[in-house]
Amino acid sequence: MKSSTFLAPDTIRASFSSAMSSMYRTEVPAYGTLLSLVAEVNTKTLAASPEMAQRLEQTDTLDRISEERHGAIRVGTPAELAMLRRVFAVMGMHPVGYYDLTEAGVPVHSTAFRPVGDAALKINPFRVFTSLLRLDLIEDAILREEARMTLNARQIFTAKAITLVEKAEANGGLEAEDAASFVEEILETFRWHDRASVSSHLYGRLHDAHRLIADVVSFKGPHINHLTPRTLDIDAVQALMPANGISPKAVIEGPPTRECPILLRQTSFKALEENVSFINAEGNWEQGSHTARFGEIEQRGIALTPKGRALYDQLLAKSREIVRPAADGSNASDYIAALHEAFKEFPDNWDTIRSAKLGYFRYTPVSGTKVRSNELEDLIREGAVQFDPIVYEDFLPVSAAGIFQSNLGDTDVQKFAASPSQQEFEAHLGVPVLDEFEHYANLENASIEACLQQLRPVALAS
Ligand code: OOG
Ligand code: NI
Repeated sequence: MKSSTFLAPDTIRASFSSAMSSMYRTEVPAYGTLLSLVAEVNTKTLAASPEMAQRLEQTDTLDRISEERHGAIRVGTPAELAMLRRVFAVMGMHPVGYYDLTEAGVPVHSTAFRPVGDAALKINPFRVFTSLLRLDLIEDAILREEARMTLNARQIFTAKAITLVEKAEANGGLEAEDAASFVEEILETFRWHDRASVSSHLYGRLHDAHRLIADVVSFKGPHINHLTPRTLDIDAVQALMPANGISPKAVIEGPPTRECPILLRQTSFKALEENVSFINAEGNWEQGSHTARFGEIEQRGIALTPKGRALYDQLLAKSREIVRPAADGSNASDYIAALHEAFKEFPDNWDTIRSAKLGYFRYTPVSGTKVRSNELEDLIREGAVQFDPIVYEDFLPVSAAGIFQSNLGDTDVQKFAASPSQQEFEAHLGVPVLDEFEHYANLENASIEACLQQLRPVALAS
């Protein structure tokens, strides 16, 4: 049968992820340094903690750790977003969650394209945080129109990429050869362009409206602006960065260091100022610069329930009320202390996190134990069922905003009218986004069901 020769979307995603990583390593060498540091620290962390290694092995995530990363891009028009949705679908990546960045003074809204479901995540968890520029938030009507026209005149996908997406959709997949050229063609969309498609004058005006607007509008395509490997010890990597010639942000974003990691913690190096050229009135190229690309690392923890997330939000807000982290890092240690203090209210052992229903867990039967009940809590008490935290695979609105801000300079905090635009975003996208809480709850429930199914006959027989 023909369909059996199609490459699995997971396989195409894995090769795309690896192609993106090599391209970015070449484009931004500091990212390569970051990758080696992360690999070194992950190896050490696993060697020092056989228990962690064993749990990761058991939950089948050990192999993926060093392969794991996310990236971020920003597009300019609904049509670009809609096409990206189709591109990512070929690689088994679907929009999860809605992030309204206007709340943080950044004129975009976003989703994360990522694999959904355990099997796909295990093969390759590559995700791409994808933002759509809110042109409607440019106040100056003339500038808004110029931006719109500039964006409408560009085509961010190669003709071959579009043909291959259509082919994949029509046939239900891509064969190996097509899949390989698909990856190559899609890579073109995310490549860096050092020649702007606007004059330096227009660039300046866009930049004055918001530097992110300039970043999205001024170039031929939505260059990948960072890639982020996953580390098992973010504090260790952060500490090693300066000695390796990378200067990290002063504080790690997100929750403080804890025994039981929650959601995610991220840190990055500042975006690089890079040479680009602009075409001037005489039609000649003139030198200028643009700041957009950086490198980031993250440590992932447990996915929180709405209750856990509310507590997280509350405690983060509380620590920021005590000390607002200054962008120059001058009050970093005060902020870290305030964060620790505030988060004392968040339980820091898995049993309590579970019984307080703050996080999602995956339940698995323990083979060889005698089973006397078919109630989950009894089974756990008897040692017949064990539980592991479900890893948070998404992003944080506040964290995302922090990353945007910290990499774009300190002067940029602006107010944009926040409006609930999820429906509009989904209309542009062409599909609704998946609700991440619902998704984690389903994973947890499915694991409970599977345990009970598997243990029930034993319970009855004994
Ligand atoms: C995306 C920022 C979001 C993260 O890790 O929170 C993000 C961007 O700067 O375009 O990647
Ligand atoms: Ni990121």
